[in-house]
Amino acid sequence: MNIEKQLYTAMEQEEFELVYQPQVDLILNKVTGLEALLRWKSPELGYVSPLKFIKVAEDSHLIIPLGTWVLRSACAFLKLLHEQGFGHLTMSVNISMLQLLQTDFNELVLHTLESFGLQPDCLELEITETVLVQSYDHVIAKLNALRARNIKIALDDFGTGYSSLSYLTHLPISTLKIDKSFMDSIPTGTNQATLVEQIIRIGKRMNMSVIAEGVERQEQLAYLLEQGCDKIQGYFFSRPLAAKDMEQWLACWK
Ligand code: G
Ligand code: G
Ligand code: NA
Repeated sequence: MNIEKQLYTAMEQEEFELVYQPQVDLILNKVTGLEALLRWKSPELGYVSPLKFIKVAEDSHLIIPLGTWVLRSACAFLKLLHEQGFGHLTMSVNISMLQLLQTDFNELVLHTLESFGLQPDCLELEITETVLVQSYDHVIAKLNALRARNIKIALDDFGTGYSSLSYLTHLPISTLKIDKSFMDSIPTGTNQATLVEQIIRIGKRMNMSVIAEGVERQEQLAYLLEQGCDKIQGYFFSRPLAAKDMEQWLACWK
């Protein structure tokens, strides 16, 4: 069976799972949100990283039903956490370009929130710049409409690839996520570290929340805090955890 067929079977057999990684506000010293990350547990292939199958899922358009499942599952877990007393938590969900290009994407998002009785501002959609390469105006209109309804938009993997600073003025971005590839340079005073400092400054000046991804060490955390970075996501606080483990982790954290 090729991987495309295997992915369809995986959907039917419910072999997909979400894991969650906390996002910590350093000033408030609180967990403010979680990012939902997709995992495929294949009986034949074992654990398969989304890096391996997202592209295939996009090419075969399986990402549409799969993305809908991700959104619903992440919202269901958020609702559960709100009911357990973690009412302040937000949920970040990765959205593929193909999902965003669906005519009914905005309705799907709003309807999903409504069906769980969740406020729009507790959902953040993570997009990458690849989203912006195609149908630029069309996509911006959609993102603006979502933002107008109070849904947050995060620009993921910022600082890599082709992301241009001018995107920031044209898009309704609420959060900038500094790519984890920058973390190796911290705090060595290299050009990469200088870029991180400037990204933080630009984000703040534009009233965005700035979050650093892939933070593993205390010294990175201290440096980011000193530079005014709001939020941290990374192994330093926790690896992505299965829902049950995340519930326990949250209960233990402060
Ligand atoms: O968690 P991990 O490092 O394995 O994720 C690898 C990549 O897969 C990340 O870049 C992440 O953005 C992407 N990814 C994870 N979950 C999803 C998802 O639900 N949908 C989409 N489109 N991408 C995801
Ligand atoms: O592209 P995106 O930012 O969505 O991907 C996040 C990915 O980074 C996930 O696959 C997650 O498992 C991984 N990740 C999260 N925290 C860390 C970390 O501290 N170090 C490293 N190397 N990877 C991390
Ligand atoms: Na992401």
